[in-house]
Amino acid sequence: MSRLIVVSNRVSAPKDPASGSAGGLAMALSAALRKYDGLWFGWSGETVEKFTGELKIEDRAGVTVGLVDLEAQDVDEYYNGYANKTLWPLFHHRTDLAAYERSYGEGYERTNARFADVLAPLIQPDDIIWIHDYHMIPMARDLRRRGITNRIGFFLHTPWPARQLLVTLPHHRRLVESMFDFDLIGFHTREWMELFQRYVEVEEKGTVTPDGEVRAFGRSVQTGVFPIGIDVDEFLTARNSVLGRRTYDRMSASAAFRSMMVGVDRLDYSKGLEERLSGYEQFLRDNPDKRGEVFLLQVTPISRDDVDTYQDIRARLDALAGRINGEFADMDWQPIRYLNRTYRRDQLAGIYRAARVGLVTPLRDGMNLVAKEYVAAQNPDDPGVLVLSRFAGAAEQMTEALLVNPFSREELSDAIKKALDMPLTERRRRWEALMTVVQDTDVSIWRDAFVSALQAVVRPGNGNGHAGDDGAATAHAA
Ligand code: ADQ
Repeated sequence: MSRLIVVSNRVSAPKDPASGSAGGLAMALSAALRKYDGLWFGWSGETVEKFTGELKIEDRAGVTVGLVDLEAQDVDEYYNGYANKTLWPLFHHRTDLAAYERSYGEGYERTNARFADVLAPLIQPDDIIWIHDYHMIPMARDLRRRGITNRIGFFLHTPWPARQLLVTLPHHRRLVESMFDFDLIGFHTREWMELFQRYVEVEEKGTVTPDGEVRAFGRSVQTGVFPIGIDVDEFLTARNSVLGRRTYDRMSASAAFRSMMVGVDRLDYSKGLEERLSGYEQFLRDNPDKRGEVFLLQVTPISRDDVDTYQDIRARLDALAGRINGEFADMDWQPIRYLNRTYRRDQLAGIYRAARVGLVTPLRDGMNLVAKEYVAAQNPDDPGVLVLSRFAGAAEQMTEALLVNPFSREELSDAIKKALDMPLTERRRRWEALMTVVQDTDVSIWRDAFVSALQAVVRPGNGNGHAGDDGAATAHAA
């Protein structure tokens, strides 16, 4: 059996899987790496004065990881710069926040090439390589330049942007062309995949076959839809654990017969946090009788605090939560409990289960796993209601949630009211349909579908050494 090499900016294989902090993705990829005897390669998170390319190999609970340190300038231009100040906002349709600095693009190319320099000598002829996310889009091209002919797949965890916005990126053509060195490109949803295909058709006069093979630049690449999910068994175990149950009891006692709504999101402008708080404020205005009967627990760990935009949104959210609490709170009731901290997964499961409503209202999101975690944590006999943004990738599958437009505070206010008033029979019916989706998109299904599709791709004539392989290109649901 061939080895699997996973490549991502940060390597999240847990040192101690029992610590309860690793997410489903980290666990699922770790399990695959154990099975395929593979390697997880990426940045160590450390900086050094001068890049040496020295590889640190570690064993993390049976998973071999390969880590490389970067120079401060790389971190600044590649990670904080091009990845998080250029591509992230652009892919989330925030061209107003996207910085188009030439040095960022150069740093991105340089750092990807450095990663390729270190990784290429480790690759053996039968290995298959799976590269993750927008930090590493040119990696296949850089590996091909170093003579690597193995199968290389790419999965994008974010949305793909509309063509009209992507063309605001200087050198967008170069970026897209580099993607034709992959054998397979996976997206969470049909919508993101079709936006990619549309760019190629319109900008490059390329073609797309019915099974998702995209041809342009004199080459071709297979595209497919692979909706990510959570590790359902792991999450149910966390929910039923001692700490999971204790957290549920603690939250229920602290709610003191009030209906709790929960939001759990990294502090990021794509998550629609300000819009959510404004929608909740509207709800409190529209429904004075509900004041004192409901509260919102918003759990929001700080992220990317080195980037100015993130410091700005943090300050705005602090102010907004403070203002709403100041205006509406009573001596024994506060409408928003706003926490900037992380919780263990068993604690999160207990928190979700205690919440009558899950508010997942990003303005744009590749998938959104919180929506699936919230559903998995519910009590089947008395489940809560998921309010989900129609702009989350998850909305393509979770159609029995209350789908909302998060840009409209009135619509959010109405959805909150509807969720709180929903009768038990309807809650049960919707939850059962949603839980089926969560189970059908378990993270292990996602992982295995991607790896099988990558193994099956045939790219005759691309000079990648696959000509003559048998088996059709069978990207899942392309
Ligand atoms: P994210 O943008 O990070 O991921 P999401 O899918 O919601 O978004 O995953 C967040 C994860 O972090 C969840 O597992 C959640 O439980 C956890 N988390 C959030 N707040 C937490 C807290 N306070 N304490 C503990 N854990 C917390 C990117 C894309 C998404 C895509 C995923 C996976 O932006 O669209 O779904 O990758 O592909």
